[in-house]
Amino acid sequence: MKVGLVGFPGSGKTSAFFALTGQQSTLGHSGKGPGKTHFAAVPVTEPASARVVRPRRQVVFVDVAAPPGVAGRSFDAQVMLAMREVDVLLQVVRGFVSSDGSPADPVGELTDLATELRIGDMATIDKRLGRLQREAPRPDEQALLRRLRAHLDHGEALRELSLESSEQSLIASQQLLTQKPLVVLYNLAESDLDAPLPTDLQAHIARHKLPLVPLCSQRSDSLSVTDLIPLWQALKAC
Ligand SMILES: Nc1nc2c(ncn2[C@@H]2O[C@H](COP(=O)(O)OP(=O)(O)OP(=O)(O)O)[C@@H](O)[C@H]2O)c(=O)[nH]1
Ligand SMILES: [Mg+2]
Repeated sequence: MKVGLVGFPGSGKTSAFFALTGQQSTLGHSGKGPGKTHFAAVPVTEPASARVVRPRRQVVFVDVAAPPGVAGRSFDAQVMLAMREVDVLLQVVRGFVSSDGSPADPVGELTDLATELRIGDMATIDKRLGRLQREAPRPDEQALLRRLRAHLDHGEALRELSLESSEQSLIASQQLLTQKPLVVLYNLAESDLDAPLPTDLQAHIARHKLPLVPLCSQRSDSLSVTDLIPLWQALKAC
């Protein structure tokens, strides 16, 4: 199972990658990167994953770097491609005040990433529909793609639709982003770990049925096996 740590600049993806894998990822821009987006994969072999996560499925975390020099919330083609290649999106959401004093905006980050993923899927579907129309019409696939497109137009993620397995296989090769399971890693300051979730965040995750795991990826001691159980459980359900 390949799990992509995705999110906006400064949300703590690389810190989470380090906390979860024990390996330092030097990739990503963070103002000092090589000016390109990258991702790195590390297998997790510790006993916690072996016990709780599905047997025989190795978990690989990928630090999907934010685009260089982009302070805002949009992704370049390379990041979109990296996200397509993972099985599960683990969105790291900043729950702490950033070093420049920006307050946390977890619902804003979740909404903006969802929009980016939807726009990406719309482009993928439009491209595929254009190709089918020009080259080799396949009525079943075209009808399904139009249905999915309408769903995206209504602001919904495709994971919220239940599709027949025959429909799943028609579109499997498209690697649609909003179809991928999404788990929220709510990255908090150590002192806030036991605080209740903000009410707007609670409402958002309930409405979109998103699993949320609070975690402090930058802490004085390393994460213990117990700290990680909620994350393994969320991933196991994907
Ligand atoms: N207080 C607090 N700060 C954190 C936490 N996690 C990360 N940070 C800080 O937030 C900043 C950004 O963290 P990174 O892990 O580099 O964030 P990123 O998402 O990888 O950023 P980009 O690669 O630039 O997109 C760094 O200065 C970290 O020290 C946390 O759990 N609590
Ligand atoms: Mg990073």
